[in-house]
Order: sequence, then structure tokens, then C-alpha cells
Amino acid sequence: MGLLIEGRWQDQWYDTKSTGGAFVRPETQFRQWVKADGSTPYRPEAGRYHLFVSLACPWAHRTLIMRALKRLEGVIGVSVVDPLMGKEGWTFAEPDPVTGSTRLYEVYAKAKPDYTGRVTVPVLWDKKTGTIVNNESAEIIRILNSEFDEFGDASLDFYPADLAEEIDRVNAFVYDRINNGVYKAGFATSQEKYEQAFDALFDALDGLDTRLATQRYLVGNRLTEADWRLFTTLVRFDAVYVGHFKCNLRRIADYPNLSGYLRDLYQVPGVAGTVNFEHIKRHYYASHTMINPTGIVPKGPALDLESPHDRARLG
Ligand SMILES: N[C@@H](CCC(=O)N[C@@H](CS)C(=O)NCC(=O)O)C(=O)O
Repeated sequence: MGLLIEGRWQDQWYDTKSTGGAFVRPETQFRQWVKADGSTPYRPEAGRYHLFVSLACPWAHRTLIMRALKRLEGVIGVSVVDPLMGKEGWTFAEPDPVTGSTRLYEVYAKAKPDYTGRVTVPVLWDKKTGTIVNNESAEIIRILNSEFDEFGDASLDFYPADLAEEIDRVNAFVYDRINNGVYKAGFATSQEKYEQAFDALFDALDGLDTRLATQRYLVGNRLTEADWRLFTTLVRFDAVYVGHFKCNLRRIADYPNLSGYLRDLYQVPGVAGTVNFEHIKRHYYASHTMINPTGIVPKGPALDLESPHDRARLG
């Protein structure tokens, strides 16, 4: 695990000393947009763009869900990295056919030979100009939601204008307390920072469980981006965050409403196919040897995501 410094790979993990044991996630750096209105150099085209993802990663998972729901599988290709993130960071089992790379950092170095920063998934790659358009999942899902409608399912909009403000508000809360909250708990190197993240996380989950007692989805009684962003953390929660990240006050299965909500989202056609528990468990437990030095991957838990959810009654 490491990062690129002026285009050269260095094997080092996040420095939590300078932040008193707290895990602080850096900003992503490639922030261009594909635009159907021609306002950027990146026009939507079938076959032009490619996603680099890990099936383990909750941020990359958002983009796979959006690609599936918007029916863009035939329009945007995908390369999947090996679940293990070792000394060389994310790698490919076979050289990636799009760029010829065997390590994800080569993809970053092709885009920017003097790049300094983390080498993360997801990445939206442009084959035409040979560069990274965007490596921020929050933006990639918006690009997929609205800019490829001439090729995908234009009838679905997960970020409708009338709900945008509320979606942004919920996203900010869910990101800080839950999506990034589990990482803040899991990667903390001080007891105090861990406990702060833990308390903020379960306070947020308790609040959402109450909210979801009377409404089927997070915002506006329809499926939105806010739900998919929460989903990718919830679906990993009982399998990895409870044990590996020590987020063990309660499991999602113990929450009366969040558990059904999770099953409801999991059972949306196209979604289950984007969930790979083998990659998820192997990546976290076997890559993060500073947390789990033996690299043993637990066999459980038994999960029951296919059983009825009874959420349709909420309208
Ligand atoms: N803000 C980024 C975060 C992406 C991210 O941190 N991905 C993780 C995998 S879950 C990664 O690639 N980590 C490698 C590293 O940090 O070196 C996004 O949402 O796209």
C-alpha cells in the first residue's frame, strides 16, 4: 500500500501521527466532467470511457451500481483490480487490456507523469485522450446519472433537481458519519479518535433507523443517489466493518428498519450482481495487515439479503 510521489511509487500507509491518531482522507485530484452539452473536452460516446474499480471498495461500488441501473454496461467498460492491495497498491491479475498496465499506479502515471497522491479506485478513464477524467466517486456517479442518457436509460434520474438540496444534505451527513465514519473508526490509531468515530457512526445509524421506520427511502419517497451512497457501506457492514473496523455496537441485521431497507435496495434488479462478498472480505481482512496481521479472512457471517423486506408498505 502506498502512493505516487512525483510519479514514483512509494510503499507507505497513511500517516496518522500528524493528526493525533485520526484517519484523514485526502481530496481526489482528477475532477473533469464528461458533458453532453459539449462544455468540456469530454463528450459522451459509447466505448470511449472505461472504469477502473475494485469490487471490494464502497466508493467504486457506487459507480458500478449507477452503471448497471442506467444500463450503461455496453457503453462504459470496466477493469477490476485484484482484491488484495499489497506493496504495489492495486494491481491487475492480467495486464489491463485498455492501458496495458499491471498496476493501477501506472494508469495514474500515464494520466499525469508527475502525479503526487494516493492511487485510488474508482477511476474514469478516457481512451481517446489517454487520461483520467475523474477519480471522485461522488462525481462519477453524477456523470453516469445524467451525461450518458443518449445511450442509457434516460427515464431514471437519481439526482432530480427538486430533491437535489435535500440529497446533498443527507449525503454530507452520511459521508461524514457513515461512509467515511467506518474508515475513521477502523483506521484510527488512537483510542480516543476511534471512540469519537464509533459514537458518531452509531448515533447516525440510530437516527437513520428511526427515519426509515416511516419512509421507504432516504429522500422524497423515491430511490435516489443518497440511497445508493448509503447502501455500499451498509452492505459491507456486518461482513467487515463490525469485525475488522471494530464497529460492533450493533449489526445492521439488528436494526429493525435499516435491515429491511438494506434488503430492499439489494433486491433492486441489477444490484445484487454488483456485490461480491469474496472480494469484499478478502480485500479488507487480507490487505490491511496493520489491523489484521495474520491476514486470516473470516468465513462468516451468514447473511440473509434475499429474504422478504416488507418495505413496499411504506409507499
Ligand atoms: N474520495 C474517493 C475515495 C476513494 C478511495 O479511497 N478508494 C480506496 C478503496 S476503498 C482506495 O483506492 N484506497 C487506496 C489508497 O488509499 O491508497 C472516492 O470517493 O472516489
